[in-house]
Amino acid sequence: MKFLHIKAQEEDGILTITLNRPKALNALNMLMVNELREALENYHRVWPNTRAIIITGAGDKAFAAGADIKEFEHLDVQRAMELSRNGHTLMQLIENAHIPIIAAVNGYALGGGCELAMACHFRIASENAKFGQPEANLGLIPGFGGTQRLPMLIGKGRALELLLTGEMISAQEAHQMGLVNHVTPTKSLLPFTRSIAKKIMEKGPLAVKYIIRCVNAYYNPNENGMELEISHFAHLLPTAQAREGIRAFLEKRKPNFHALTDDQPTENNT
Ligand code: DAK
Repeated sequence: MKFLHIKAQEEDGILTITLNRPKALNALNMLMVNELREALENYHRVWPNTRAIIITGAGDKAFAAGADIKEFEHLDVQRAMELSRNGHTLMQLIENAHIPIIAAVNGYALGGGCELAMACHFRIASENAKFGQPEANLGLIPGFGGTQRLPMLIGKGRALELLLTGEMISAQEAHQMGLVNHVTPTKSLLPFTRSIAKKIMEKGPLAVKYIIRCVNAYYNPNENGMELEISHFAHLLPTAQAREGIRAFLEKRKPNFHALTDDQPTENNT
């Protein structure tokens, strides 16, 4: 698969997707959003060994400094709506992925860049990372889900302050607010993020998929997360993966889930 504005490379089951416009601080233009969608819609076919994905930015300055402001100038309502919907589709694809998608934030994560990081299952930041939703500085509001995911992650008051002032916060402040899980020295960012991905990859793949789904359901007013958990728990229990995990515990050995990834619970809602 050939891309112009992203790079994608799979190694040891981890697909690293790099936003690759460092001269423009990896600003998310329409092509980049489309390429990200293409990669995420097809990763299981193109890189079939993938069991975790890391999204990061090229260079040492930015994860992504926002949506590409240069593309905004001449958009009419119709095109702006398309742009926003396309971005939302990408973010939902990330949020609802069956495998973990982790943002490794290595510099500015502003506007659409912060929104992309927030759609990932969690975020690790390097010490030089900076986060913010500066859209109001431009007379705009976020268009890729920022008004919804930011309060979900850090609470309404803090989110409103960031959104309304447009101010940036440091990696440490983002950590204190719960926007990022860990802050690492810049050099350690990718190795540390990979080490977390590897821990998750050792778990039962169906368990990983259903944990993500149940946690997402909590934030979806149209779903009953408690009921979903009851159902997923019950349907997982008789699967070969769960049987293997339980047997391995009783036999005091490590489980081997990998030969069992085709095992699906027999329910409609998979
Ligand atoms: N878009 C396009 N180019 C950008 C960019 C961006 N967001 N951010 C930086 N660049 C480009 C700069 O123009 C510059 O390009 P050249 O002039 O060299 O050609 C290059 O990257 C380097 O940037 P600077 O020279 O400015 O670098 P500095 O270190 O001095 O400053 C900075 C770094 C991050 C503080 C600064 O670049 C900056 O303030 N950037 C803009 C940050 C920003 O406002 N981001 C939010 C963008 S708005 C919607 C959909 C989506 C959204 C909203 C609505 N709908 C469809 C409704 C989302 C909106 C946003 O994300």
